[in-house]
Amino acid sequence: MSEIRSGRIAIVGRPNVGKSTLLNALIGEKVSIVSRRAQTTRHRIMGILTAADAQYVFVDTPGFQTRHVNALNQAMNRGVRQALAEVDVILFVVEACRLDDRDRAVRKLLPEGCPVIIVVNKIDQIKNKAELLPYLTQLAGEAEFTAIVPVSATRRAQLDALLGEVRKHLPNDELLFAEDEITDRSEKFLAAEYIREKLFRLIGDELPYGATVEVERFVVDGELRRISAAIVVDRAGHKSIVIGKGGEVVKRIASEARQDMERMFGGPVFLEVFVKVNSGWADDAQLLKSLGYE
Ligand SMILES: Nc1nc2c(ncn2[C@@H]2O[C@H](COP(=O)(O)OP(=O)(O)OP(=O)(O)O)[C@@H](O)[C@H]2O)c(=O)[nH]1
Ligand SMILES: [Mg+2]
Repeated sequence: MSEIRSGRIAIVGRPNVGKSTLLNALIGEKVSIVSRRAQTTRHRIMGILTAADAQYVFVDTPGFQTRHVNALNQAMNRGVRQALAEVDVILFVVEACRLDDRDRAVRKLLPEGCPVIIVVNKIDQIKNKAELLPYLTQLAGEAEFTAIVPVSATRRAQLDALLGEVRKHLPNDELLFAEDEITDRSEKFLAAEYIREKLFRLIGDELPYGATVEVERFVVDGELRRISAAIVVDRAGHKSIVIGKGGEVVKRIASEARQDMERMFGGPVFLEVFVKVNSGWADDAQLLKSLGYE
């Protein structure tokens, strides 16, 4: 067996390029939520993969925001910058055959002296593979990079090649975390995130700015976890969308989120979900802090 190596790896990029999908595919568990909507990830989330010869400590980050400025977005961007300052390797994720000013804004954040691997994700969407070559050449011309690795996170294609490239740059020779640890986040945090994922997936298009989730009660009762959570929306009109006719939308959110929780926590979950209105939460620095945004 070759010697063990370990290190921290940031996953950064503009919104919606597939950073969280990539993290989950690498780890093999849902530690970070995924949706079609940009701005799904709001916190830094660690996902740990311990293989025979390496321990990879990945840090998923929110998509870097260049458009709207509010307290939430500023907190998210701070999270990206902090992650970049604390890691040994950077995965700069872009979408195959697309490169715009939002990608370039991320590139400008990359610190000097830290290896940067460009991950070209979603290659499954490129029908004509010949298009990929000029794109890779264009990327290589944009800046100095350690390596460029095309992958498909959803098809789990080329992930071993990516891990092999990352391993070369891991600096430590001992484990940073216990072998069975997969994330730094609590079950309570994951519970809130799974609910938010279903909300984004089921009605993300109808909630213009978004919504957040607060777990109000998390009790472990033998094998059973009893969880009560509130979905917090900005406006009364959004509350009725989340509830749906006869409560069908919120019921579906709760039922799908519960299934994710049971899979992740390895036991039964009793879940209650409420909806409440708290206008302006995304602009309220104090409230953001109480909801866990740094
Ligand atoms: N076709 C295809 N779609 C992908 C791939 N990876 C991710 N996606 C899709 O891209 C969308 C965004 O994925 P996320 O993982 O949430 O993207 P993200 O970069 O974490 O987004 P933010 O957290 O909002 O910045 C989802 O609909 C994914 O299913 C891929 O390899 N191929
Ligand atoms: Mg994400």
